Amino acid sequence: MYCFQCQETSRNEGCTVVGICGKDDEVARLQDLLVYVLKGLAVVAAKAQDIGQDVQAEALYIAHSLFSTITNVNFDAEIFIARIADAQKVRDHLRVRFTSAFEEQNGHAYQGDWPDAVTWSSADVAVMKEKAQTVGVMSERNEDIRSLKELLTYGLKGIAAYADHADVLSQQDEDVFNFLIEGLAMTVKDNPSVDELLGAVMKAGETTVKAMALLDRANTDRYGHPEPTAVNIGAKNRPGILISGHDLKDLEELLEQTQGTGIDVYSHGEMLPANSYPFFKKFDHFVGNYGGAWHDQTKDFEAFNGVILLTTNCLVPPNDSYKDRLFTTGAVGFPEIPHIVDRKNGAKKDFSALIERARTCAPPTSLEEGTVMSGFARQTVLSVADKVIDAVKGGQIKKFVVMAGCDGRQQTRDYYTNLAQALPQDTVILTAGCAKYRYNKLDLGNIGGIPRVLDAGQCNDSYSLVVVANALKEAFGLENINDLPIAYDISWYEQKAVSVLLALLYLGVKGIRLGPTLPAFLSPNVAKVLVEMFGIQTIGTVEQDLAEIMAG
Ligand code: FSO
Ligand code: SF4
Repeated sequence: MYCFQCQETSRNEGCTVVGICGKDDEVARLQDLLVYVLKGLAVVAAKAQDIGQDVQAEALYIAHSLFSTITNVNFDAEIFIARIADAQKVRDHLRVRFTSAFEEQNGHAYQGDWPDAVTWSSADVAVMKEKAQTVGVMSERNEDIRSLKELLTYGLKGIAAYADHADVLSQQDEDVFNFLIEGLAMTVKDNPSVDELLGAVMKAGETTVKAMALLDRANTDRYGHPEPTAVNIGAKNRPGILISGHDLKDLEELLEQTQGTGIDVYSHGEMLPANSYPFFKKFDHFVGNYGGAWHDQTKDFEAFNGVILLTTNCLVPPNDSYKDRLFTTGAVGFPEIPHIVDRKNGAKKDFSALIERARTCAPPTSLEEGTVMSGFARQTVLSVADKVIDAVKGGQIKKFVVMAGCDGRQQTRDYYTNLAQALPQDTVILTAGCAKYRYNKLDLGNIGGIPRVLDAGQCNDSYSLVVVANALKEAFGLENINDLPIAYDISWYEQKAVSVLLALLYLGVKGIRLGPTLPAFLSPNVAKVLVEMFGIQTIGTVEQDLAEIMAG
């Protein structure tokens, strides 16, 4: 195996024996092969689009399948074997549909060559495993082309996750689907130039903005606009179900089905911001958030005592102490962990197995008491825009520091806690994603009633930060987003964060600090291009960065 798609990759080079995330060699290689077949499907889909065929179903298939290969989503080899077989069928079915329509339209058979990603085929597991050895990231020999192809692929994985979430809520965007196909097909193009790939990488940024806008619309249309909310972080005395990940539709159906059962529902990790949506506040038994960021889950899940549902990443290979209380759903999977199957024909998911199990469980052990603030998404912040602008003009707010992104295990991420504490009282932290767990429980106070940590929500709600930055730019009559008193100190972990980073670059944001390390998949030359074009830098010491942030 060779995997370097996340920030925790071994030695900041690549995982070669087993993933730091727990992914083993077999699963890593099967994921490579699935991505390879999906690339072939994208090539056929692009051709089919050229002759006017509708390939929305195939684009959605690509989105859902790519999502399963993101870090900490799915660790189940059997699922990948089944998906590889199925993806070949989807690809080959589309190829037949395309070639017959082509012949009908043109009066002769399609003569073009298909790449191996389109023609390779086998239902034999041993053959699949053999093939998987040859299609990993290292199969591209040119280091810079490999780097750009992987940067593009990881950006596409992030877009795929957001498109999949939006689709669950019945919202789709043609441009997003088109780019999933175009971008993925580009990664198997013969001899693509650096410029072509860089162009596609920028388009991935543009498409991420569209995908995040789409998901924002999907979430707010259905659940209302998040409101500032003090979210309870203490434990109650009834048995509970802890729901983690990012899927709000799963939460909706779980809350409906647990109503009146005597079971409390708590959010974990990236589900925390759900507590601030008007729709979810209607449920009295949705009682707050339990625990910290994803990497705290082994400790949190053990102490929770009740049932845990993982709707998306980040899943850590479970400990025996809570394995029999864990369920997965959606793109998530782990061997021997029961999986709640997808909705079929408009029916809801069936969470009755979780409810039955939860009834037998003890209430959660209390980890902490009090509240954390959430719900500062675009509508809330824009509703107090006048107040914010006055505070900037009056000098009460000197700087906004965007500290969005992901959290992770590494000790060096203390940097974000220390920086949050060191930032002076006239600064406001804008956050989204699980990065917030590094400082959202600190008492950093407020500026004239505006909290010093404004949490917009999940990683995809970074879109709100973009809307707020653009609104401030308008309000101050500025031409350039970089003239705002905003510094960007982003932490990253998995591939959704890669797409959010590309979105910021596409929007022209310069001088982003990215940490705790630059991605291992950036070759020295590609890193140099990003530094020259966008002034990307890695984090330094808190003292150094603080001085630069405040001086800039
Ligand atoms: Fe975090 Fe995990 Fe939301 Fe990621 S829980 S790390 S970028 O999956 O998606 O922020
Ligand atoms: Fe390693 Fe990250 Fe890949 Fe897991 S996802 S194998 S930790 S690079």
